[in-house]
Amino acid sequence: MSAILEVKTAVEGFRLWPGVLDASAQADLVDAVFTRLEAAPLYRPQTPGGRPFSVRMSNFGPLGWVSDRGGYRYQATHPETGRAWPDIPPVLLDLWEATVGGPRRPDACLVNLYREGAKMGLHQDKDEADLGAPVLSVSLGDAAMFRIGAAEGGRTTTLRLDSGDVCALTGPARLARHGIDRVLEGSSRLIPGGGRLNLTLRAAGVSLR
Ligand code: MD3
Ligand code: FE
Repeated sequence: MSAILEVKTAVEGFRLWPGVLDASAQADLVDAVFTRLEAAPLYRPQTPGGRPFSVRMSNFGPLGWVSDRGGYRYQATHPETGRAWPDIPPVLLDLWEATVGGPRRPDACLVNLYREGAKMGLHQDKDEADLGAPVLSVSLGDAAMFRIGAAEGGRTTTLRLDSGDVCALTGPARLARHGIDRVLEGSSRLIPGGGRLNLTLRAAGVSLR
């Protein structure tokens, strides 16, 4: 891992560390992710309204975020295999300590895979028990145009997230509206089969360390 270089952005509480993971750290992390995806295959969730997501998902850790006709929630098992989610890659827990740290430890890592025009509409993340705990996001593979704006609405800011970038959502940014407008397909060769992987670490449940 290279030295951590933080860049403040216009959104209060949104912290970005561009290029924190070097090429070899990115490749190692992709290996760790794909190994775990053999036990917890990517699947395409449905919205509570019954529309399929364009993004494919899985999770690591004690809890995983799922969506289906029953709504959005965190649960301990994969919705298709019924098995517990694999463990969170230890390097991600180290990254959490080195960036956001604090009293909470992440107990959920959502895996998003963007291929073939997949995107994610503007939304807020509020299914976690403690909305004061930060979220940490790691981008791998193809670059993406990320959009973020205040919780209350109003104007949004677009920025590019590249492979190896890490961002944290803390304080007022924790409830920010955000989404992925588009992925710059073919901008990276990191991911087997192509595309963009995003890993988000969250403190989803109620346990303190
Ligand atoms: C701002 N993921 O998984 S990462 C998500 O690239 C999600 O897959 C996007 O939005 C992705 O919920 C964006 C950056 C990110 C992640 C979590 C946030 C931004 C956030 C939580 C609160 C506010
Ligand atoms: Fe989100």
